Amino acid sequence: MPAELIKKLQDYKLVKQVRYVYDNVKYYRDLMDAKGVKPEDIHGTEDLHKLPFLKKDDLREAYPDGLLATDKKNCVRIQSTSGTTGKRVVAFYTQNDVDMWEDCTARAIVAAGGTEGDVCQVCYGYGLFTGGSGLHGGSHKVGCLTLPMSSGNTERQIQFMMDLESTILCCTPSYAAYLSESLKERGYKPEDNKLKAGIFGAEPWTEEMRRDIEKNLGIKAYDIYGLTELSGPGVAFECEEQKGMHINEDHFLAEIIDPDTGEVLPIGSKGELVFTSLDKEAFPLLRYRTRDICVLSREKCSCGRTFVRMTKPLGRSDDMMIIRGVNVFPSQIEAVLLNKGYAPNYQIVLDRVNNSDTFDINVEMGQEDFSDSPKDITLKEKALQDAMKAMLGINPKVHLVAPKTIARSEGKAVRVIDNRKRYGITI
Ligand code: DLL
Repeated sequence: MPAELIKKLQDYKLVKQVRYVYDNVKYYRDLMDAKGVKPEDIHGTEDLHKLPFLKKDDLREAYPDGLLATDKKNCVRIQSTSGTTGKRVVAFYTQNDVDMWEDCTARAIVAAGGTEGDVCQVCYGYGLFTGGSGLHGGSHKVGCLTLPMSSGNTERQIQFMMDLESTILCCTPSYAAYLSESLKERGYKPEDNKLKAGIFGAEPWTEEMRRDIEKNLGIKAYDIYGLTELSGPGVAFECEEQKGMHINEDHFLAEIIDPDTGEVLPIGSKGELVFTSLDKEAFPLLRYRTRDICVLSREKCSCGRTFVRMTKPLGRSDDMMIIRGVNVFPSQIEAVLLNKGYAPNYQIVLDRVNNSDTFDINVEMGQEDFSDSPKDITLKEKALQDAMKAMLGINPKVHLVAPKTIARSEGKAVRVIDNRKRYGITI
């Protein structure tokens, strides 16, 4: 579709979506009223800047269904992701929302060369995480033979990949790297598998990692971006050019803002990505701040698609970390420590070994927890580790350290030491 027509479509849909949200979501209506904006002030995309922003904090405040725009009986699904504290983000979907989402992931699969002749192995996690069901739905829409593997169980992944001759692999880039190493260890060469493409996202990865995975699996590796709040994977996807991800602009309107001032920045500037949904029914979001820092480009793409492109997220404007594909906030770790009676004196150490994230948390014991018995300490570490696993969904290694051994900084405590930066991983 020519860019002018996309703009017209967006203008039309935006006016409708704003009216719909205003009429159906009290939380956002209050925000608009406080800013003195009415739906009739919005005539098209040029009026977008008049609308208030929505942040992750608003989602927490409205938890679990304060932003729901339709009766729950019209919804068919929820998905969920980490929130900044104990409360997770819960996104609702009507059947139309699921259809729209799956259209988006189907586009990503087609852009990676997928057709009904393909065998699509989905090893993103299924369940509350959007990766599994998102790519699964898209794979059905394209007509691929879909292998709903979910994550883990590498032995079985490899067996099905070989026996059922998978041609498209969908998982996090770090799992793709791990799978490629596991194949190598078992004596497989890249030409032994039938894979042709991989659709990898949900976490940051570098160009070097892409080349490695491509070489070791004998495939072309495509990036895919998305977030639960907006639907899940497929908000943006790479085409064969592999030069940024096309945003599905008929469903999601993108802006780049200065994260400090909220000012809208011109195309080509680096800033925070903000999205407005254009036709969602259950969980529409207007001007939602993703906290992902990136750059948009309207440069013509040789693939023929006219959708705007975004770079990979280049960083975050908050303190969210992505560890083994899972979003983690320091505040969640703090909440567990306080709940278990520890002071919030801790340090998170992240690194990457064999393309896999390592996640250690050093926690200071209080004088009263201090014990000479290694067994006591191991038991306490294990209890804390279990509580962290329950909160975060991934397993850190917890190390209890002696009182007053974590360096106090003069100003803001250095909570996170992210050694993955050495490898170009910036989130
Ligand atoms: O990660 C959805 C997804 C699943 C995307 C599978 C791609 C593939 P959330 O758990 O809500 O949703 O996390 C969203 O993950 O704001 C980014 O910070 C990060 N993220 C997502 N895709 C990429 C990517 C899913 N391709 C948050 N590169 C987003 C870097 C990504 N970061």
